[in-house]
Amino acid sequence: MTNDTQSPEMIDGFHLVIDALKLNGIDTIFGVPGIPITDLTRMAQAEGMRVISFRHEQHAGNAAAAAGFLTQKPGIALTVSAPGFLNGLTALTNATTNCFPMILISGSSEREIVDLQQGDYEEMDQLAIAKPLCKAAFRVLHAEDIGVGVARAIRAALSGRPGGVYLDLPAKLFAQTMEAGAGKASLIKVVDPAPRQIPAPDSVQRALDLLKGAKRPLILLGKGAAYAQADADIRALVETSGIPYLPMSMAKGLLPDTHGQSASAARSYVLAEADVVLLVGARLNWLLSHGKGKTWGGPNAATRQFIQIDIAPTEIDSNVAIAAPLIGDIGSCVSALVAGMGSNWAKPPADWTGAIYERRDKNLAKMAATLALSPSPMNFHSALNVIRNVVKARPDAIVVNEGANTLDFARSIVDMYEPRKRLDVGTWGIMGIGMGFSIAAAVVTGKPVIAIEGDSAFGFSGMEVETICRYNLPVCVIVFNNNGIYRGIDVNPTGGADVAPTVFVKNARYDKMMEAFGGVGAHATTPQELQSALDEAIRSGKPTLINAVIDETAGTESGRITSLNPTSAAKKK
Ligand code: ADP
Ligand code: TZD
Ligand code: MG
Repeated sequence: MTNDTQSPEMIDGFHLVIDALKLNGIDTIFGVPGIPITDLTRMAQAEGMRVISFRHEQHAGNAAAAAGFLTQKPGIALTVSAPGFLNGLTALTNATTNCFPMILISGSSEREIVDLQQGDYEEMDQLAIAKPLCKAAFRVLHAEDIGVGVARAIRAALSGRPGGVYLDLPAKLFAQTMEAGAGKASLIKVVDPAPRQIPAPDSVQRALDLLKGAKRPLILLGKGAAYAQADADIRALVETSGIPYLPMSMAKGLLPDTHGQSASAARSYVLAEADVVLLVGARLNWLLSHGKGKTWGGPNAATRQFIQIDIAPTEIDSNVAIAAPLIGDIGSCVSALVAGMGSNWAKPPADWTGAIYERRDKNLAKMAATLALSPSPMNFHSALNVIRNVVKARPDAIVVNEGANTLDFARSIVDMYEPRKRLDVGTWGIMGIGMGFSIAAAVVTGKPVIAIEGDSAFGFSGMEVETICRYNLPVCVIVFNNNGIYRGIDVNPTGGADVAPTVFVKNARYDKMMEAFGGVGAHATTPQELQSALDEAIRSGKPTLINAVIDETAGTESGRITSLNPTSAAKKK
């Protein structure tokens, strides 16, 4: 109420930040409280936002990144200054590397003191440090600029190639006040933050001409295609063209892995043999052997041509020449291709598709035989076979996956049936995303989450099982316990008291960690025990950790990327 005798109603920086986020449809914050943002977390909760409080900022940041990938809204991570900010930075950079939209908001110390290096509490020039590590970085110094700061952060995170954005909010800002009406008027609701980008018609025609002439075409779907939420268009592209497709790890489930045109189980064959490859939201980085070399060998290596759909024009030609770049958003590009194909598009030659599907079916039969075995102790196959069947029965469950062997085997054994149900170590192959991604997936979707974790991988974020219990989330963590990194059998060559660098405490009981916080712990040494514990976890929705005992000799060094490990000719036997 305002009149001549009363001072006008005021609003402070805290509430302007909260209102700016809410105005843009952001309803969840992942963070760790402390100076100067403790009250921001309290007030956000009081204002009806969901505030998920973590034990370490890296996991809050990973949660924000996963939320961004799943929802196409930037996930928000909130941290304190210097150390909290730095703890969040790995996640921000990882999100940027993966093209996931998120905003890391960190409180910071007083500018005057920081810039004169006078030793403020948690002093650090955070903006300068964040800048080279993310897509964009902004600092807001005045309350009246909070609306602009938040709007710029949202637009930077979502537009074009999505990525991580840093927003620096100095402590002083939160207490600043302004007249409430002016404050409200200063906020910006971002209109169309990720505008459609329609591909140029001639680039569509160029791509179609190339595809039409192909004798051995292949479609490669990447996690950009999953992010784009153009699921029906992508299915139409695959099915109208009749072209075999290969999903990258997080594109699994865009079409069910059991789809008749899936070439997953004939991966090395199709990469080596394809003559025209259509990349849809997938980069030709190390995960695709940079589009060259032995993986892409075979008779067509010299003449192979690429079509690449991407929203980032500078991605084109990053590793090999791209004959037909198609720049735009995936939905627009893919639907333009489908429209151009019309109803009587000639399917690819039967000798190509036949050869692929024959190899695939042979490999699948081989795998089925391996999966049917039940060795004691369990190996990766027999344990993953249980999860494979559970996911088949619950295709809406979200799978989170990290580790080395645990990752590589799960990726090929556990079929996915729905889009955006698989979250993993992504472009960097980073360990530590497990619990943050799981928490975000549960919070954002309400669906059951199955986290398939190497015992080493789990350790990076293991303390967040308390967070899972605190919020009573439907997360079932399955630790593939093989006593170490890759394997549990290395020994110290000197015979000294220290164990080898890759091995952990033998027979550890990770399930007790979940029990410590009131969740359900289970210890599984057979597929039957694993099955009943996992079924019960899905049924009850209770936080659960299953310690799955895996043969400590079963893994290989670095899983399937042994070739990237430098070895020395001088290495002693
Ligand atoms: P993967 O690891 O699955 O192969 P990458 O992360 O390498 O996938 O590639 C994803 C690509 O998708 C990035 O180059 C990114 O620019 C692109 N991308 C992300 N979202 C969109 C979109 N909506 N439209 C077009 N391209 C997109
Ligand atoms: N640190 C970070 C942040 N990311 C990494 N990728 C690594 C270290 C190195 N690393 C891998 O690449 S996989 C892995 C590490 C430590 C763990 C593998 O052991 P695991 O899986 O127990 O998780 P398996 O099933 O035993 O192979
Ligand atoms: Mg292990």
